[in-house]
Amino acid sequence: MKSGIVAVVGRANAGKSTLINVLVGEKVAIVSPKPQTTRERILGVLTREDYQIVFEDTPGIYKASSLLNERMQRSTELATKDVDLILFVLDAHDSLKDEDVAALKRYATGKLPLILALSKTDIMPKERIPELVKSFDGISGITKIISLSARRGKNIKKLVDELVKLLPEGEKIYGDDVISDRSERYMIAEIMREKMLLKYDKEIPHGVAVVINTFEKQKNGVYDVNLDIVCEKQNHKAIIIGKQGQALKEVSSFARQGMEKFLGAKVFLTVYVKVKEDWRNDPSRLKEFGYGENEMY
Ligand SMILES: Nc1nc2c(ncn2[C@@H]2O[C@H](COP(=O)(O)OP(=O)(O)O)[C@@H](O)[C@H]2O)c(=O)[nH]1
Ligand SMILES: [Mg+2]
Repeated sequence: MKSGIVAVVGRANAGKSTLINVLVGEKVAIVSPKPQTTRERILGVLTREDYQIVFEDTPGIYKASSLLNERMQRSTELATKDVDLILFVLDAHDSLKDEDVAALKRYATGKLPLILALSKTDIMPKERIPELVKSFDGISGITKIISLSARRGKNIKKLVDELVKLLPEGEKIYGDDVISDRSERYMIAEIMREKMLLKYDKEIPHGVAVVINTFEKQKNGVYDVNLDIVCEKQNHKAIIIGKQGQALKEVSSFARQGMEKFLGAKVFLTVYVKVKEDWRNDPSRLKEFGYGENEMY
């Protein structure tokens, strides 16, 4: 039996969460085209007869501009401690930046095996891949480079085979039926946040926390979900709600559908919008919303 922990790192928006969802075969982390979608470490577990791979999703690497961001950064750093392998995800369709190479070098120390996944190959010309691969020639700590597309499922099997090969012999860390360390309740809040990221622009979705007040399965099988969307400013609240409540109605309906798909059951969703000024820099608010110092990793 092979088993171990794989830290999935790389720049925000590289496609880390999408890749983990595809590897695990279920939605364990939300995804959006905006950076900073993932706020904390989340585990996704892939178990087969002869191996178990525990993927650690991380917020990624970028500059901190609030206390929440600082904690997200710390969460990424801590996630790479005590792991068996580093999976560095790089958006191959984007131009290669110096900071990506610098980050890659920091992880490619030779202490742990490191796989470099060149992601999103479905939206770039294939001819560019060998040239991109060549640009990593000088970095010695890279064990293997695999180009893939999570969206198209391309080279996913190849990646899993390589991971299994590199992981140590060992027993399972989690039970056979565990796919994530997060609860359904947590994922429901995350799905609300995901739809906010898709619906609203600029700072608004980054300044949102979702607080679940009620999450209950009723006798008739319908889930009763009551939640607060907490935003940072009064004018953000007005934008979130929109003219005659239209924007909030749309995002709530979109979120309800996502929750129903995730739970496989009908959802009765009630949403309130609240303002907590500058909560991203307030330690007690951060704790209240699940981003406490010891909760994110
Ligand atoms: N075309 C394409 N888009 C992808 C792929 N993987 C991720 N994306 C998109 O890239 C964006 C960022 O993905 P996400 O998984 O949230 O990135 P993360 O910040 O690294 O976790 C989302 O809009 C995804 O839909 C892929 O294989 N192909
Ligand atoms: Mg992510």
